[in-house]
This record gives sequence, structure tokens and C-alpha cells, in this order.
Amino acid sequence: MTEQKTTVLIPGRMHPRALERLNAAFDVVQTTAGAELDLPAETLEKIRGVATLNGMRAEWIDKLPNLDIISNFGVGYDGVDAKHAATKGVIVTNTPDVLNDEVADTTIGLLINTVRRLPVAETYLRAGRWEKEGPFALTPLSLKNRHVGLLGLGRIGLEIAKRLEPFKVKISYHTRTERKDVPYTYAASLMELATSVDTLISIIPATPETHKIINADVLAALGANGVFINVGRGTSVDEEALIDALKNKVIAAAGLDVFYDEPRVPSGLFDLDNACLLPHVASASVPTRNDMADLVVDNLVGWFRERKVLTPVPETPVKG
Ligand code: NAP
Ligand code: 8YV
Repeated sequence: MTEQKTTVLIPGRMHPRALERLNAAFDVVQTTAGAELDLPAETLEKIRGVATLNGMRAEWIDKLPNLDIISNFGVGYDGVDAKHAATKGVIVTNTPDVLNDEVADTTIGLLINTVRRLPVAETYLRAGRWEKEGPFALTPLSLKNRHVGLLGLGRIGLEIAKRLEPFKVKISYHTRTERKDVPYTYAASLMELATSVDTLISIIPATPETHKIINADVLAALGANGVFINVGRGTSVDEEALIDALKNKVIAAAGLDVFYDEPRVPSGLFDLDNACLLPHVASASVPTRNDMADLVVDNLVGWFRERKVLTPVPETPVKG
């Protein structure tokens, strides 16, 4: 007699390595990540686990009467209703720490590309303009002598700060709770941070509290020499205010890896030559995404084999 495998739902896309491992360990049901979870009642009843790329709303959780665990691919789990899952006794896990170094490295790259306009300089060379027109224009901005403010100093923020130290910039930060274990200057509010620095790096989660907190006032406080870098979530930014600020030189430049309504990027940003734009790639290397994929699967396997999860989110109920 063949052993009955546990059923795991994958709504939408999934990393290929995670998919391969999930298919080996579980009975996998794949569906599109659209508005409706449209599966026969018999299948819905069988589903005990979910592996998702940040998409599990309350209505979907409610349709799965025997769900134990949602394993999210990504440290940010704003697309998973973890509070609602907790009320139903459903565990939510994410993929912290394994991506800290990659995201922090990318942030430094994006910061330098933004101030020194390196992607624009390469485009200039590739277009044959160096030979025809002479040297690329000097960049008005430099990283030298900057004062960098980190909005968020958690797992990734701290790695960004450590990488900034050798650049000899001043470092300040704002979080809701002051950290006693860091040598950086604490600002009690985002406005205080933006007023005191000339470079703002956002690495905070998408929550109702952080929605559009980087607004016209914050950007004005950053000032005309100001550089804004976002590697956290696009929902933290009032994008229209940012476009206005870049267009009218209220701030000097921005480097963005994340956007309000991905993958849609406002056309107003495409038109600006003081914006450096990346398609949400901060963790997107093969080794780092493989580590994230493994953690997604290991959380599910750990739960169903041993009733142990590796990386539950803070909202999740303690089970075992
Ligand atoms: P983390 O360890 O939980 O750190 C989050 C930081 O944000 C903490 O310092 C927290 O401090 C601060 N924070 C939260 N809410 C805040 C608020 N309302 N005001 C001010 N500070 C606030 O998370 P992490 O692992 O570093 O990841 C951070 C986020 O980065 C993720 O949630 C994800 O959205 C994003 N991310 C993006 C990429 C990418 O590809 N671009 C990759 C990975 C992660 P307090 O709690 O003291 O306020
Ligand atoms: C991933 C991320 O790009 O971990 C996160 O929160 O934003 C990124 O590492 C994303 O989760 C994969 O879709």
C-alpha cells in the first residue's frame, strides 16, 4: 500500500528548487494566485500546508478547514494575513536571515549607482558616446561626507549599517524602539531622522503603520542634496510625492528596488534621470534564492515530520 502524502497548496508561482523539493515530499496542488480559490471541496479539505510567494489572504485561509501552516517565500510577509491565520491556529513562517547579506550588498550597490550614476555612464559608453562626445559628465553627487539615515535597523538594516562603516559616512537610524547595542545615532521620529541626514535608506516592512510614511514633508526635510534609497517595501512611499520631489529637485536622487504596485512602475519615474530603478532584485541571486527556497520547504517538512518549524513569524501561535 502506498503511503498517503500530505497535501500542500501552491497558489501561483514558486521557486523551481522549492517546487522540486515540495513535489518530492508532498502531494502538491497548484493553482493560480487570482481572486478566487476555485478548487473542489474535497481538495480544499485535504490541504494542510501552503507554500506561497507572499500571497495568502484571509478569505483563502478561511476556505481551507484543515490548514496547519503557511510557509512564505520571503522575509516580508505583508501579503499573508498572519494575524487572521493566528486566530485560526494556523502557523506562518518566513525566510529571515538567509538573505541579509545579499540584500545589504545590493543596497550598497544601489546607493553607489544612484549617487555616481554608474548605470547611466555605462549606457553612455555602450552607445559609443565616449568616443564621439568625450568624457561622461562629472556627477554632482558623491558618497563622500554623507550622513546616512536608516529607516529600520533590524536584521537587514544592521547589515547595511555595518557595510556603510568603511565608507566613512555618518550613520543614524530610526526605529520605534531604540537599540542599545549599536554605535549609531538614534532619531526618535522619521522626521527627526530626515531632518538630520542627507541620505535616507528605507528597510522597513509593509504594515498599516508604515503606509506612505515617506511623504512630501519627509522628502522636503531630506533636502536638495538628499538621496533616498528604498529596499524595504514600495508601500512605505507616497510615490507621487517622490516623483514631484525628484522632478522639482526637492531631493537630488533616488534609488528604488521596490514599488507601490509591483510590477507596475509609474511612468513618471521612467522619465526621470535622477532615479535609479531596479525590478525588486535585492535578494535575487541563485545562491540566496536557493537558501530561501530551502527554508520554505524545511519549515513545511519540519512541521509535518516533527511538529517543529524553523522560522515562525511573531504573530504565529506556538504549537507543537
Ligand atoms: P526586521 O528584522 O523585522 O526589521 C524591521 C525593522 O523595521 C526593525 O528595525 C523595526 O524596528 C523597524 N520598523 C518596523 N516598523 C517600523 C515603523 N513603523 N517605524 C519605524 N521602524 C519600524 O526585518 P528585516 O529582515 O530586516 O526585513 C525588513 C523588510 O525588508 C522586510 O519586511 C521586507 O519587506 C523588506 N525586504 C525587501 C527585500 C527586497 O528584495 N527588496 C528583501 C528582503 C526584505 P522597530 O520594531 O523597533 O520599529
Ligand atoms: C523577494 C523580498 O524578492 O524577502 C522579501 O521580503 O522582498 C525578497 O527577498 C521576494 O520575497 C520574492 O518574491
